[in-house]
This record gives sequence, C-alpha cells and structure tokens, in this order.
Amino acid sequence: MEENDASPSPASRAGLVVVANRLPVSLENRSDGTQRWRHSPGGLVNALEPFLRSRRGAWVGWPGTTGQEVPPLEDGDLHLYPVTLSADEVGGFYEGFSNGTLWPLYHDVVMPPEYHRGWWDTYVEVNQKFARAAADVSAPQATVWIQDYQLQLVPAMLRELRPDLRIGFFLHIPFPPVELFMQLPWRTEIVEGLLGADLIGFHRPGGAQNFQWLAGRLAGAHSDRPPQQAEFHRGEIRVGDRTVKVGAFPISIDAGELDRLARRPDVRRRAEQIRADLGHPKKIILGVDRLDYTKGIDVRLRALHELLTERRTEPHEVTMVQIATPSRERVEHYTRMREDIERTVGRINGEFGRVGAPVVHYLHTSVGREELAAFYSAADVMLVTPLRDGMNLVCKEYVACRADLSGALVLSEFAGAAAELTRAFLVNPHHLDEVKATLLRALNVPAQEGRQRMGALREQVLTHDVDHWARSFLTALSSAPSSRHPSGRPPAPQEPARHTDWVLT
Ligand code: ADQ
Repeated sequence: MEENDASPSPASRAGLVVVANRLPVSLENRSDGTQRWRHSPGGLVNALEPFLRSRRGAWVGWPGTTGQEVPPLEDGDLHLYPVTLSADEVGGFYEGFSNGTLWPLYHDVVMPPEYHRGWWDTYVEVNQKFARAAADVSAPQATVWIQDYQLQLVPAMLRELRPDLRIGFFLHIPFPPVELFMQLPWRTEIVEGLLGADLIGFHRPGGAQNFQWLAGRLAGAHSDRPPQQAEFHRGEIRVGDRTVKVGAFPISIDAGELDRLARRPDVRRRAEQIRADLGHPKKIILGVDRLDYTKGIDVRLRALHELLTERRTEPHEVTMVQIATPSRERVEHYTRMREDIERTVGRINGEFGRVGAPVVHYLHTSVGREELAAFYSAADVMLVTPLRDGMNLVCKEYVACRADLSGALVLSEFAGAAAELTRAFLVNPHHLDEVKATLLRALNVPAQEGRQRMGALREQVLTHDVDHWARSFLTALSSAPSSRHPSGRPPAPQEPARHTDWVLT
C-alpha cells in the first residue's frame, strides 16, 4: 500500500465513494513500535471492495488508531481516506452514542439505552468530520454511499457541502418501532440527517415504513410552523422540492465463494478433524457470533442447560461449540454479558461434563474463513437465536456451506433473515420452552425433511447474494430522482428547513 501525503487533488477524486465507520484496513501498533496495515475482512468489505476497485473508487473511514493523522493511501485501485479521531471522539461517538445509545435503542431496547448530551455533541462533530472528508474526495456529481447507524447525520451534512452529489444511505441494523425511536432526545436531528440522502435503504420493509411515518411526523418539527401535511405513499418522501426514496434491500453474503470454500478437500478434512477432536459426538450444535447481548447466546445456553437437566438430551449425545468474536470490550454492558455467558458455560460443564469431554466448547476468538467454513461443515445444528438482528449473516453462511443438504438451521424470528429463510426451524427466542422444543426437533429431523428444508434455504441464499444486494441498491440510487444540479454548482440558497413543507407522497 502506498501512502500519499496530500489530500486528493481534484483529478484523483473518485466517482464512487463509500463512507463507513471503519476503513477496510486497520492500522495496528506493534509491540516493537512500528505500525502495519491489516485487512479487516467482513461482510461489508467483501461486498463493496470489488465494486469500488473496479471503478477506482474511494473508501472513507476510521483507521482504528487514535490521535494520529494518517495520510490517504492507495491500495491497488482503491483509494483509502482515513478520518482521524481522538480517543475522546472514539469514546463519545463510537463507544458512547453509537454503541451505548443507538445500538440498544434500535435493537428493541434489550438493554437500556443511555442518553448523554456530551455523547450526542461528539456524534455531531464526528459526523461532520466524515462529511467533510467525503466532500473532499468526491468528484463532481459522484455517487456517495454512506453506511450505517454511526453516520446518520452525514447525508444532510454532505448535501449541505456538496449539493451536486448523489447520496445513498444504508442502515445495517434494524430501524426501531416508532414508539421506541420517539424516546431519542435527538430524534428530529437523526431523521433530518437521513433525509439528506436521495435513497435510504433498510433490510426490511417494516424499517422503511417506520422511517417514512417518522419523517412525516418529525421532519421540520423544529420549525415555528408544524408540518402542514403528511401523506403516506410507499417508497417516497417529498422534502421541500426534493424526493427521497426509501426501500428494503436485504443484505447477503458471497454465497458462491463460501460454497466453493466448503467443498475444498482441505476444508472437508478439517471438518472431519473437528468432529474427531470433539470425540465424535452424535450431534454437534454450533453458535458463531460477535459477543453481543443482542445475539441471544445466553438463550441457547439456557435452553441446552434445561434440556440436559430434564434429561431430554444426554451429554454424551450432544456437544455444543460456541465461537464468539470479542466485541466492544470497553462498553460496560458487554463486559457484564461476557461474564454471564462464561459463568453459564462453566456451570453446564461443571454439571454435565466429564474429564476431557466438556459439553460446551467456548472459544472467545475470531477464526479465519477456512476454519469457519470447516466448523459450519462439521455442525449438525446451527443455532442462531438473536433477540433482534438487522439481518444476520451467520445463518446464510451456514446454509452456503451445506452443499450435501445435511444440517439444520434454528433461526430466530427476530432476525431480518427469517423473512427469507422461511424453511429454517423458526423460533421465538423469548420463549425458552419453544427454543428447547425446536432445538430437539432440529436435532432429530428426519433425513428427507432435513434435505428438503436445506435445499429450499440454499436456493434462496445462492440466488440472492451480496453482489445482488449491492447492485440493487446502486441501481435504485442511480434511478432515484436527482436533486443535484447539472452544473455542479450549489443551488441558490434555499429557505431554511423551518419554512419547508415536509410531505410524504
Ligand atoms: P453483525 O452484528 O456483526 O452485523 P452478522 O450479520 O451475523 O452480525 O455478521 C457477523 C459476521 O462476522 C459474519 O460474517 C460472521 O461470519 C463473522 N463472525 C462472527 N463471529 C465470528 C468469529 N468468531 N470468527 C470469525 N468470524 C466471525 C451487522 C448487523 C447484522 C447484519 C450485518 C450486515 O447487526 O444484522 O446482518 O451488519 O448488514
């Protein structure tokens, strides 16, 4: 990767720009005092990188270190523009407002959100930084795609700076029910921030509908005159003389790549090895998650514990593997949840394990793609039990790895993916008895029924991959009614928002 000292010259500005909280690479401080860039692969990166590279696009994001000016750099055909953040900014913007306020609020308040004015102020400042960086790197009339809940103010801020741009926004987490969103002291600012986009994408139509309703209710609410009229019409919101499109774009995975990976002989051998290392149990149950309280890891452990206690399953028959990536370890809810989960694992193994044969194998680590594919291939039952999840990619990854149609997926109704993966064993994770009964059904599914179910799941996942997702969003964005000016010049000053009629059409 080459570093450039200067900010982009007009000639090197990009026609397609992704703006996300994190860059697809992170700068790591090594113990010997040197630094190195590491790729941080993930669903979003895998989805968007090829697009961006093929169009010599740019990615704006935080490089993962604090208080250090990092110059723009070139990674092949991809231009990377780091946004420098101080430790205080990361504390207030990321750990605070993004993960202490918005994350729990948008996930059905499964933990109480905290509302702190200081966090909000930092969120505004940092969003402004991202907007300025995006404005600097975008070519005239470029397309800018802003990602996720950390950057909800960027669309309006960027439009203010660069009215010539075509701006899209995608929310990767659920958009909450109206009653919950209304708790947020800064609800109007968030709605108006998002309305700066030409297209706002959600995983599910319900999110888009909730947002539309709120836009009609709240946008312009700081004005002296209340909004005069709010008419609902699917898919479009009129904002003064602009039209904002909203829609559902369910994200997915690179299903073909995972399917090929799982068929590779070395990955299949590794899957066999995992079974052998676990002592050839009759059934392997698997959980793979970021260690997050929304993922319902505690739910599945409790279900297994009760089934074992009631002797509805036996410790020599089932082994559970839970792989949990460390996540947000500086946020208090996360430290407490980790302690709870580890206590429950210890309790199950203390009561039901034998020397050399624990019932639950708990790995607090991140594993590579090949290893993950091997675990997916080895598992007889995949347990995906979030209390709320925007989509959930893990369930789609499991399905992509089951080319022989074996295996069973237990999936929470509260994951966005449940709307597509209707042949999974769907379950309400708040209903422990139902989770237990469903887990037993999945463990004992007759072979033919299991194959039919997995066949239907694979059909859906393999035909709706991440490329499909990115293309549908960008196609919808390119056909969104344009609010930009052909000259690229800013339009004549407009009336401030308080004189604007906000009409949903
Ligand atoms: P996440 O909350 O991170 O994503 P998810 O969609 O399941 O949740 O994606 C997690 C990714 O991390 C998967 O690709 C998975 O393979 C990987 N992963 C998890 N644990 C791992 C481990 N131990 N080792 C290696 N890899 C691991 C947010 C939203 C989701 C939404 C996505 C994409 O919360 O609802 O699906 O964004 O929009």
